[in-house]
Amino acid sequence: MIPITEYAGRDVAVYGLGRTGLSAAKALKAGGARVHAWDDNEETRAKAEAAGIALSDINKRDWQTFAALVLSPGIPYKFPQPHRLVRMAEMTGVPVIGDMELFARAVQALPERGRPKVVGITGTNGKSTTTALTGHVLKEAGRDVRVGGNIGTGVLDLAALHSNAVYVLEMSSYQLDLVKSLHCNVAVMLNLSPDHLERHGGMDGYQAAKMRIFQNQTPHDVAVVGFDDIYTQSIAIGLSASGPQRVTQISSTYTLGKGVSAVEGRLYDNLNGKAEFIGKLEDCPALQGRHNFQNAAAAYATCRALGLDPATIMAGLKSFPGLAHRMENIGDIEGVRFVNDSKATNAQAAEQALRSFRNIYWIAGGVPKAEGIGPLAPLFPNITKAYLFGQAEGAFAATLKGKVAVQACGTLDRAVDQAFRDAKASGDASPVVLLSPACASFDQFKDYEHRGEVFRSLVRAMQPAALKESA
Ligand code: UMA
Repeated sequence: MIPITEYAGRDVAVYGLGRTGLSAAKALKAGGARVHAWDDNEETRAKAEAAGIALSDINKRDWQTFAALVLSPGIPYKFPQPHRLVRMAEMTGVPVIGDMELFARAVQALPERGRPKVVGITGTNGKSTTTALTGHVLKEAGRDVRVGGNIGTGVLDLAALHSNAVYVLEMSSYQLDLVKSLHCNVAVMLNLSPDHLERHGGMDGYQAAKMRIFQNQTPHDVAVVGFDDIYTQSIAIGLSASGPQRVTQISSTYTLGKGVSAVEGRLYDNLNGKAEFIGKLEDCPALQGRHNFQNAAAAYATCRALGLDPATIMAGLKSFPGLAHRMENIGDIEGVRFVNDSKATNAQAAEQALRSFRNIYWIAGGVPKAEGIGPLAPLFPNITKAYLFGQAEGAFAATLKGKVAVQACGTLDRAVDQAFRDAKASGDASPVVLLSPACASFDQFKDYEHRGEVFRSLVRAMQPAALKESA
């Protein structure tokens, strides 16, 4: 845990007691603050109490006494409208911050030479893989590395600050919206496309939140920026023209005159304007597909910025085991393969899995994103049948009408059951039951991880004796 001493002896409200709130409450308490912790969910409150956090109904407190409100990222900050308690904080002049801000301030409070290195990783897609991959490469190289943030472990739950440590942190737009003091020694922006627009009041707000990853960088720092979409291209050019930091461009589409390229999986280091071939990503089993080439290029550029040599990085890329919920091979039952891609919360993320297989029995649905699944139309021929569930059922069925056979299933368990029956009976060569929802999970699940875990359990419970689990 990283104790937060900034608020010692003062009252701090912590709202939301999921992973973020719970770790923030513990860290603040350990640092001597008087914590007023609250969650609207009774079960979550009970868990927090069991974890030693005293509850205090902040709806009924005098807000003038609070030095800060620590808000969980899932609670609306500005859009669609500020949560009632955010408005209350603003009316009483109480600063609203998140756990990343508490972390950033704790780092800044250390003398400069005692500070750990901070790597922030964001983007619309691929940030969890890149975070895990970067952490893996650094660990294999013998570095003291701590991996957390949006990837699952609240940043304040990570091991205490140490000058030799490297914190590799996945940062969502929700988390970045709540930081001011963040200073990343290496800040990575992989790619950008419209996502979470309702939470940021549109694309400009979403991009502005993401751009906070670069704030406070200095000429000693590095920005690693994708060059594969129009949004990040203009960010890369803008930062190169007027940002204080050094900019490393990365691409899986273009061979760059300067930067790191991984076109068709051939990794080139051209950081100094002299291209050096590093290796073939086809030798890295968990890094297949163009999206993973981008992730690998970003991890490579980040690790180079932290002083690792090319051969050490390539060895780490090769031994990366991959990420749960991201094209995760669960196993086979009677020749039907099951793949868990629950992390695909939008069409662009789902595209990668739909491109990778044929004879797909596609399970999709949840809370749809603004773009729906229209952009996936070129990949519909890979889908034998779609099994829809959740709020997106009607809209997705309308898009697929006349192109792909559809079954409305309502819930994930019915979808899995039906998809398996059909795939088994199909006689197709290597049929794949693929959960790649192209939706947020919040209508039926706590988050995408919960959705993926339920899918995994459903598959494992179906015919346990017949399941050949993937190594
Ligand atoms: N709550 C209230 N009142 C409300 C709304 C919510 O009390 O009006 C409470 C809920 O009962 C719940 C808590 O607030 O107990 C929810 O907190 P949260 O949604 O912020 O979830 P955490 O458990 O703190 O997890 C968060 C991230 N979740 C979100 O951003 C939605 C996790 O990312 C992250 O791993 C974790 O912090 C640690 O940093 C998940 C995610 O889905 C994986 N992220 C989104 C994404 O990747 O697309 C952004």
